[in-house]
This record gives sequence, structure tokens and C-alpha cells, in this order.
Amino acid sequence: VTAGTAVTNRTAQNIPELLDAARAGHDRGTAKLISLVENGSADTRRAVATACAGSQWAEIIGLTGSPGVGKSTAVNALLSAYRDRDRRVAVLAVDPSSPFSGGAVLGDRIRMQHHALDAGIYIRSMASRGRLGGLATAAPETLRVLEACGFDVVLLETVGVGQVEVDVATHADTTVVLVAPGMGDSIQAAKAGILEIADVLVVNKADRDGAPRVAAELADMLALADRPPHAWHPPIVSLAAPAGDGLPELLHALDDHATWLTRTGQRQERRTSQAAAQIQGLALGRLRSALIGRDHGITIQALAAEVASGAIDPYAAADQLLGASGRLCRD
Ligand SMILES: Nc1nc2c(ncn2[C@@H]2O[C@H](COP(=O)(O)OP(=O)(O)OP(=O)(O)O)[C@@H](O)[C@H]2O)c(=O)[nH]1
Ligand SMILES: [Mg+2]
Repeated sequence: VTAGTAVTNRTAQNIPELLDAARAGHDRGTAKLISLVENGSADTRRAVATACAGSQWAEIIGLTGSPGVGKSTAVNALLSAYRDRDRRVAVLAVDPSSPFSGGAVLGDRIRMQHHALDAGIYIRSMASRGRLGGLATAAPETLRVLEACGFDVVLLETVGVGQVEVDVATHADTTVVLVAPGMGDSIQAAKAGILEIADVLVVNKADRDGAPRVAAELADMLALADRPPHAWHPPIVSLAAPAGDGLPELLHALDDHATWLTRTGQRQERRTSQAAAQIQGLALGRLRSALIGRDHGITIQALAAEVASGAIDPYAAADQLLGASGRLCRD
């Protein structure tokens, strides 16, 4: 215990140094801080959060869409564009199925390699399995670290599968949903309620047949949506990501949305809902660990046997479990 505490204290003392290094553009500082947030003890994570609190806000731009729609290619193009504006840019690629698609992440790394020597760029991928699954891993805390490290823009790439794309919208200031012709995307998008989370819609692979039709379908669907007069109306941008055709239009749409967020007070509101989601994620994660923990002398299995045999009812069992777990919810 003593040795462990010493290590924790040393790590905590290092945090300001790591932050200084990260702000000066040293990747190792940023990488180490994120590792502390991902793998550190509760005390360490808390110390990082304290050190990062109150930092400037970055523009957090979430990009989501089906596998292969071109998210990484678009991220790459945006990365260059924001660097041209002299902004420090971080990329956080959250991979929901990392044991199976390690190859895709590796591919992304290689594709982004030509940015590797630029101190104004930091690229990280992160598995989404973890505390709660979905995006509710260390991603929200990592976003705070990246802001504290002085990044102006964070590009958050997540594959759009069910809950994850909703999560990305929860933690981004601006959500970009990509669709592409020939993937049946636009119809699926409408079904999945993706249109509701999109601040900007991108029809990627605009160099392919069918792109204008997809854009027209999306426009029709958006026209049907009921939006109050002062609400944001998501623009539809056609993009051929590798060639960069449509990139200026995409940047323009992102700038417009950023201006709108600030002008309407929505930026503050989104930050508050992001914080609410983060608090909820942390609290639920803790409750979940306490519920499935074995230290409190009551296990779900033991209660289940009693419920199955009719000795107690399931409500009483849940009460007992919550009562025992509640005491253990302290991190
Ligand atoms: N023709 C065409 N191909 C594109 C375009 N954008 C991306 N691609 C290609 O589509 C494939 C997938 O692109 P990625 O950028 O890796 O797609 P992704 O959405 O990041 O994929 P995952 O991360 O695996 O979900 C690659 O072979 C790209 O070269 C585009 O605008 N036009
Ligand atoms: Mg990708």
C-alpha cells in the first residue's frame, strides 16, 4: 500500500510538469496524461481532472457515420485545413469494436502518418469498451485533457453504431454525420434518428454516382423535420474527401455552426449537458462496479437463488443489493 501510494503521489506531482510539456507541444506529455486518465487509479484521475479544470474550450467536432463512409479521410483533410489556419489540432478516434478492427485503426495511423512530425497535431485512438461501453469510457475526460493541453480543435471520430453516434453528439460541440451513395445510408440515417443529432450533414464520396440523389433525399427529409424558426438548420455538404473537393464548403459550415453556438448561447448549454452526461457516466460506472462487486457480502447470484425459489420478491432483492452497494459507491 505504501509503495502504491508513493507512486500515486509522484504521478500527481508530475501532472503540472506533464501539462507544461504538453502545452509546449510535446506529445509525450499529452500521451502520458491521457494514459493516466485511461488507466490511473481513482485518485490519479481525480488529480488530472483537477489540474485540467477551467481550461479554455476547444472546438470539439464529432464525426460519425457507417464503417468505411470516409470519416478518417475527412478527418485527415480537416486536420490539414485547421493546421493551415495555425490551430493546434487533436484527433481522438474511438473504436467501438477494437478487438476486431485493429487493422482499421492501424490503417488510420498510416494514413495520418504525414502529420506525425507536426508538433501542432496529436492523434490518439481509444477502445470504447470499458467502464460503460459506448463512448462512456475515458473519452469525456480525455477531451478535457486535450483542452488543458492547449488544443484549439479536437476531431472526434466514432463509427456510427447505434448508441455510440448519439454519445458522440453528447460530447461534441458540433456533430458531423457522414453518409455516402450506395450504402443505403440516407434511409438508415433517418430511421436511426441520425438526422436529429447532425449539425452538419456530409454526403461523402461525392465523386461517385448517386451522390446528388442522396443529397436530395436528405434535403427532403430535413424539410419534413419540424424546427423552430431560430433553430439551427443543418447544411448538407457534398465532399470528395481524398481530393478535398467540397472541403472549403465543409469548413464554412463548421465555422457557421461555431458562430451560431456562441451567438445563441448554445455553446454554454451544450457544455453544461456534456458535463451532465459526464457526471452521469461516472456515477453510473461506480454504481455498476459496486453492484457487481463481491465485497459487500451480497451477490446478485445469492439473491437470484432466493428470488427464483420464491423466498423473497425481486423488489426486495433489488433493495438489498442497492443498500449494500450504496455503501461501496465511493470511488
Ligand atoms: N471515391 C471515394 N472514396 C473515398 C472517399 N472518402 C474515402 N474514400 C475511401 O473509402 C475508404 C474508407 O475510408 P475511411 O476514411 O477509412 O473510412 P472510415 O469511415 O474512417 O472507416 P472506419 O473508420 O473503418 O469506419 C478508403 O478506401 C477511402 O480511400 C471519397 O470521397 N470518394
Ligand atoms: Mg476511420
